Amino acid sequence: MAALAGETRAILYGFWLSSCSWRVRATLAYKQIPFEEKSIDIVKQRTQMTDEYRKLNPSQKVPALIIDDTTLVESMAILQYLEETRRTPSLLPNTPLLRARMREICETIVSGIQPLQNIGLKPHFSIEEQYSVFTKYWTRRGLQTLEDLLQKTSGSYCVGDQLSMADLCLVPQLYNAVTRHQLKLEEYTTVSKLYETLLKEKCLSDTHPEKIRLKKVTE
Ligand SMILES: N[C@@H](CCC(=O)N[C@@H](CS)C(=O)NCC(=O)O)C(=O)O
Repeated sequence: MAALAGETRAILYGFWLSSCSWRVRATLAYKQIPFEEKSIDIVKQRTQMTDEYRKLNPSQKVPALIIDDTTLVESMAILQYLEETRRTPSLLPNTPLLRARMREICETIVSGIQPLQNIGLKPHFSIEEQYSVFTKYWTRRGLQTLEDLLQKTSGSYCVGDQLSMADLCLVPQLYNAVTRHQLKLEEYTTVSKLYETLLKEKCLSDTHPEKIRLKKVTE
């Protein structure tokens, strides 16, 4: 994505497979904010644990975003900041009730699923199988919650017929469930239908982890 004259590119510190990084990457793409991504390998090299990275993000997780001469951490704080500073195109539904519905879906994902399957938990299980059982349990439970919520709220997107933050949280978490946790989505009919259509949404397909991985390999 090219920077406009006089505009400083934002820098996203992320990891290709990280769902939290994909939320931010997709938001930057949707709002057409020029950025470059620097890879922090949270799996093999565990670069997030270095003192240098800790100066950027005290939680030693991805993402971190340098933008507007400051550094932001926590993906949902970043999404909100980008929404408040670059209002169009908007990622918020247009009534308080619909925004609350959107946040119910976001919270289910960002608090109820993502932290309970985070790769950072893995070293804290003495048997790898236990990590897998634990993460699958919480992911499945979250998927069922999403199915119940989305049956009531969705149209062509998570909340009605307008793309919102909920969609940009949903797709990365589902990709993660299908790939890392090898879960099948078919039994969650609303969830799986949305996943199929949302994957074609430009801001999500342009920022898909596989594209980021391939870009990294060819660089
Ligand atoms: N609440 C944080 C969660 C960040 C997070 O857990 N990031 C994961 C990747 S999606 C990570 O960096 N994991 C590595 C670790 O915990 O060591 C956010 O939304 O930014």
